[in-house]
Amino acid sequence: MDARVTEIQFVPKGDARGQLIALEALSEQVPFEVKRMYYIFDTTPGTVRGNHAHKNLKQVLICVSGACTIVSEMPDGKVVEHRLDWPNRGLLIEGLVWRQMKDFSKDAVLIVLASEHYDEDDYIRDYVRYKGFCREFNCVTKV
Ligand code: T46
Repeated sequence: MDARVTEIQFVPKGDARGQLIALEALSEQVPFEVKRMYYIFDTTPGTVRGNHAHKNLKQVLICVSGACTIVSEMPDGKVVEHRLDWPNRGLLIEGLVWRQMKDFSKDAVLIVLASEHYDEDDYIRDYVRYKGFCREFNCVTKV
């Protein structure tokens, strides 16, 4: 249940026609088998999504249009913010990270690649329970 948030720079295959980014499962950029993909769009102005952690899920987040900010709280309490504002930037989130997504631009489309099928039992949606989990399992913040 260690936790890590890693910014990933994707290398576009650009030519005179424009840019193309290809992501493959079990690669350096996506170090897991992708079992699910979902996307968030048409977000209500000012909304804050997330406010939960996952017990086992690994995810790569990419804002393929517009921009949004991902706020990650690590088990040691450290908080890091990443502004995803270009399709060649991704964020790999692993382990017990309490996350929020906020400051969505009107045109934001946030795509998420996930390592597991949807499972509500994998969510920790209560912050006090999250802190308890971090203590109980002695979670380590990896850098
Ligand atoms: C995460 C952040 C980045 C499903 O039925 N299947 C799915 O695969 C997902 C992701 C959600 N849902 C349902 C569950 C809720 O009834 O869609 C509804 C909205 O989900 P939620 O409130 O969890 O959405 P966010 O934006 O707060 O969080 C989502 C992911 O759920 C979460 O895993 O890490 O995006």
